[in-house]
Amino acid sequence: SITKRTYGSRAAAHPIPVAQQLLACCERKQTNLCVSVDVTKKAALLRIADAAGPYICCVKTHIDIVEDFDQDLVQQLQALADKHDFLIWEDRKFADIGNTVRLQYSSGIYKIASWSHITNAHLVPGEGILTGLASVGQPLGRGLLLLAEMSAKGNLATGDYTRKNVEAARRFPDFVMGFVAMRRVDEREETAGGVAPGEGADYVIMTPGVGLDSKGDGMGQQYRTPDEVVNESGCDIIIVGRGIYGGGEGSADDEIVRQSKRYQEAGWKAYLDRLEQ
Ligand code: 6AU
Repeated sequence: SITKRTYGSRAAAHPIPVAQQLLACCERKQTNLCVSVDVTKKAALLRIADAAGPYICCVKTHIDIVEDFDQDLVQQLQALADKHDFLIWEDRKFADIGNTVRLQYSSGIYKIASWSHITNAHLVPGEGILTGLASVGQPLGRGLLLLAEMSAKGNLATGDYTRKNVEAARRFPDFVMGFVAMRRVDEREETAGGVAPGEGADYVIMTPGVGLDSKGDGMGQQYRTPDEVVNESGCDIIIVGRGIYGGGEGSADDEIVRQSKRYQEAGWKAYLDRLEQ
């Protein structure tokens, strides 16, 4: 089972370069922490990414909430990714037909594909969304996550819809590197009936809704601990936003450093416990 393998061994065997990079980064820095920087000012975004940088494998952005976005923000973020050794994930949640997402991914003000190693998409429009995004991202060596499940209370990404995401991913083995999910959606619970084609592929499960101090935010978000997510549920990467930077434009740098270290340690301990069990 994938949950018994180290990030390093998975990196070495992974067919998608950006997944190799992410898993190798986890091994090298001993972290499975992705910080989600959901702030509306360029300076705050860069400050938080710089403070958390040593403790994370990935920075996740919502670039369209930044009021003073410019190309320099992207360049500075890329410089921080080089300085601290992390990947960048623009959490765009594409959800339109192939031709539209192709344009949204490559063009407009943000030109997401030009700077974001990873992005994500909903399968609601069908597999044409994957054809469209892959036409832009694959030649650039980018990776995609499908939202097979969500963290929010009452969300509709369940059951057959979740399974369809896994099936669709298997048809894009050079581009879909994993899932946003709450558990190992790629491993079958029922073992009878043999092995489906593509089963055994290594998907990176990246999981939001992680917090050590809070159970929710009053707007549907639901939080679990790093141990519940990585050790009990077999997910690979913990995504932490407000748990690290507070809210608004963010906490002071020393508090961000303190929380980043805390989540890094908790995430890594959960991973080591999972390997040992
Ligand atoms: O830790 P938080 O609650 O401050 O932030 C969680 C982050 C936000 C959400 O947009 C995102 O994770 N997210 C996602 C992603 C990553 O795709 C899916 C989901 O189901 N729930 C969720 O919170 O930036």
